[in-house]
Amino acid sequence: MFIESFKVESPNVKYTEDEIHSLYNYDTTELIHEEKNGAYQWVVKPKTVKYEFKTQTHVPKLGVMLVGWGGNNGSTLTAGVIANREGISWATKDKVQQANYFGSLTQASTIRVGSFNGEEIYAPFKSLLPMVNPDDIVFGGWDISSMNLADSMARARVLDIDLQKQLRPYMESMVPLPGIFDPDFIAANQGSRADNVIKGNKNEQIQKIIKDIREFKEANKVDKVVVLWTANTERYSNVVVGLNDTVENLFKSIDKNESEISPSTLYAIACILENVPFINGSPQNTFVPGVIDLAISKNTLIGGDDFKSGQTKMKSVLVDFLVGAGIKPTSIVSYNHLGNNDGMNLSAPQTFRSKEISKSNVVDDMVSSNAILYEPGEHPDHVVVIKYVPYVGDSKRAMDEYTSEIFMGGTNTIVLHNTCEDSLLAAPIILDLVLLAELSTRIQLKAETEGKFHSFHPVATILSYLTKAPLVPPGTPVVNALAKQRAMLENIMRACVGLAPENNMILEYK
Ligand code: NAI
Ligand code: DG6
Repeated sequence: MFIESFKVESPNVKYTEDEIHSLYNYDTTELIHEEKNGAYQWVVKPKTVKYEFKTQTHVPKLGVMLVGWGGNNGSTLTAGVIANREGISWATKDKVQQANYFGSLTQASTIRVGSFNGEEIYAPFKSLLPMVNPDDIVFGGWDISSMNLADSMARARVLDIDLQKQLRPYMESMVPLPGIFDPDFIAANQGSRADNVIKGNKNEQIQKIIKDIREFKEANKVDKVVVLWTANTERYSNVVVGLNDTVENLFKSIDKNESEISPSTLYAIACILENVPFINGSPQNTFVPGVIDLAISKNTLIGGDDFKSGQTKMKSVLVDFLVGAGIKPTSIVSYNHLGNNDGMNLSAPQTFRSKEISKSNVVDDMVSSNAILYEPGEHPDHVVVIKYVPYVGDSKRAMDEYTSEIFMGGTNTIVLHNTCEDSLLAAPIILDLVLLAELSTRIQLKAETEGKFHSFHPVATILSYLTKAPLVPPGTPVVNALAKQRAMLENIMRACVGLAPENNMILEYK
């Protein structure tokens, strides 16, 4: 059964005019490695820590500024939100299609609330906490191509033509602001697009981005802005002591106009200085150590890296299932070909390398979780291939072969073939990223041992479900398994309204 909304009634939860306050018992486990009579043993102690959560309930008017606004993802997302807002429907060869938010965790998935008369009750994921309605988002952003969003949508060749015709009047007047362009960081084949670039040195470029954010905020009367990079994949920047390893060195390098400071890093710095959340949807190492330290010192949310849309999402489900079932994946081979501008940019070895890294590290936590299957340091062979095939456009083909060792030396091979418009997978993920980033800036928490409330760590692990290579605070574990990532997000949101984590025990019926 489905319910639209609910209110929690509990002595541990208080709804005031402008916040939800919850007292929460966090049940966890402490491990101790201790010596007893000359031998070491592990002792495991269940432990409960009392937490308090405060969530501001006033939902702001949100502005979202996309870097790479005129790209396939940027134009598809903008078009999709307008279509939903305006209630647009269009004729396809099969039926009359209504706009929807399918593929968005926040807008189109549900959570289990409990049981009622022997039936499971589900509610929208977004009903857990007050969130921005995507229809109300004001979009803006930058692109090194000056094309307006209606023409960008046509260039992307993603949406049905009848829908494009209806959207054109809304999108013609949307023109991206000039972007920071450095041909050294993206493929040479992107040069012909770059007719809309910010002039000046790196300091001036940062200042221009700050000015753009302020003017956008003022012109659109939005309360908050979130910036998200959905521009071309850049090559990795070199991380060098003295160049970008600390905040001080980073700013010195910018003063010297050092060529190794990438455009994405400059946008990130501008946002952090403005206390505007910045999310990286591409694989490159925008967040060099100096940027992470800057975000921590300014307490500005940063999140990334690289949207987890299709092939990798499947991988972080399938390998988790295999390893969790005691089956040993020994070889994972992932091919994909696509024909959009992203594919063209990734045809250069340096930008491909960034993608190869983020696509390759996604099974590490699952492999290292099972020392019955894997020797220390052992890892499945894992190969990632991407080819540019213009004819298929945005309709990416992904082919995967998983080979595993099973019972008594047997071999099991699973082959997947996935065909999908890449941008239709990415757009709802972008939406979730900005909505959840905004929400997480309204949550404060405090453990019983802490004197005062604080926000989440500025490196936003809460967004991990949506990214291939989750950025985590230095020294903390990376979780790639999709089910764990979803559970983490859902259970934290449940804690904010005093609900127990979803443990799937259903003891009521045992
Ligand atoms: P796209 O190539 O269509 O769009 C990128 C846009 O960024 C272009 O319009 C380009 O002119 C602009 N651009 C490049 N450098 C810029 C800069 N420095 N400042 C401002 N604008 C700049 O690519 P698409 O398909 O929209 O993908 C965007 C990014 O998202 C790519 O890096 C891709 O790898 C990443 N991504 C996409 C996924 C998907 O499923 N579509 C999934 C995971 C990541
Ligand atoms: C080719 O791999 C293009 C890429 O931008 C991917 O489409 C994108 O990273 C999505 O990757 P995945 O593995 O989540 O489908």
